[in-house]
Amino acid sequence: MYDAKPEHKFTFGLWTVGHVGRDPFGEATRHKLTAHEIVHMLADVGAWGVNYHDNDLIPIDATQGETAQIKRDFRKALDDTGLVVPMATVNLFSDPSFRDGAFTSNDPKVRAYAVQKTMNAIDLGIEFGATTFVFWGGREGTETDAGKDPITAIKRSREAMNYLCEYVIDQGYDLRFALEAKPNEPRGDIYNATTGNMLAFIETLDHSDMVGVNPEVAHEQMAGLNFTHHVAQAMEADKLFHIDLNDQVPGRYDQDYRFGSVSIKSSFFLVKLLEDNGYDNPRHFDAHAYRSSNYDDVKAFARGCIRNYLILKEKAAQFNADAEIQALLTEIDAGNDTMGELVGAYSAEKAAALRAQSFDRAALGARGMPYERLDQLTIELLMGIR
Ligand code: GCO
Ligand code: MN
Ligand code: MN
Repeated sequence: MYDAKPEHKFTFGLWTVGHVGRDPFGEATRHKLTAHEIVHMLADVGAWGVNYHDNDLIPIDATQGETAQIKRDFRKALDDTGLVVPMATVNLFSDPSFRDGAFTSNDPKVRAYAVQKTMNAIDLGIEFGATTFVFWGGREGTETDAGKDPITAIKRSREAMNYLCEYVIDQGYDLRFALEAKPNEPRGDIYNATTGNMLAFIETLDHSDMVGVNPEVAHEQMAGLNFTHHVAQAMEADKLFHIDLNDQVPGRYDQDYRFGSVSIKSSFFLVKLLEDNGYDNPRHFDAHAYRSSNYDDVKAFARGCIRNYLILKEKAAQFNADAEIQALLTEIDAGNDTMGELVGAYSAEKAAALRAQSFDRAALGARGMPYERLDQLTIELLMGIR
């Protein structure tokens, strides 16, 4: 029960189960695993794939010889386990050169270096089979708006994305970009703070067709927003290329908790949205275990992410098959297709007919809406008594 299958496309980043527990107040609590060890751990817990930042795999200062050896080891681990690499990304946030951003830095040399580093990271992703490349602009922001112009920042971001799209096309790579929004942390404020901002930004790009989003649960929840609504907007626009699953108490620091471990109800609606609408891109867990965990517990964390997703998927199927719940939904939806002659696609005739229509406001205001009953049934289903 609740075992991962390849069709679930569960993935983890090297940086997730490989997280050593370092935080702003304390040093590492776990030793660093090699990429080879992480791949084997992920295979043990049933993951389908593994993702990486360029420098998770190859340290930023690795020699050519070291790089070649790391790639050989990594390739062997993939071959031995059958894990795939569906997504790769670039670290444009750790090195001090990026302390004021990468594509939006005020320093033109930093901007150029960021584009160069990304081209190399794209090549490294392609080498292991990635078909999605994620951009998370963690340092693309400010602590004070006195020093950076936010309009210039948008233009610089666009210029970089257009350049990199052209690079991918020029190389003939089969690769799509997925942009990941976050409101703050590590910067005081990060540009394009929500998935909605990203969706609007994408439409202004030269090759918007090859660019979508990679929303993350924690990033919308940190800001107190409804993540499921943001994901729905991306899905409706055919832009949900990838998703970062984890959990988060609203209003806190970036907690990256095990998926489904905090917000059971909203995680349920998220999984239901994805499953009901045939989401078929990777289900990536961008989370890490508690700092107190040892590596046995890290494995328990990874298994927990997968199990919680699959349990919620089962609950979504149960919701869809529950006669009482479905009867309430039918009642709520009743009459939904009866106004087509007045509204829907506009025509002058419809507008005239609509103007002539009279509405019984009292009846509209009095119609039953059994949302309390429906929600209680949902809660009881989630609490396991239905
Ligand atoms: C974070 C982000 C990152 C990105 C990763 C992929 O809050 O640190 O979620 O984990 O997802 O850099 O680009
Ligand atoms: Mn995050
Ligand atoms: Mn993320």
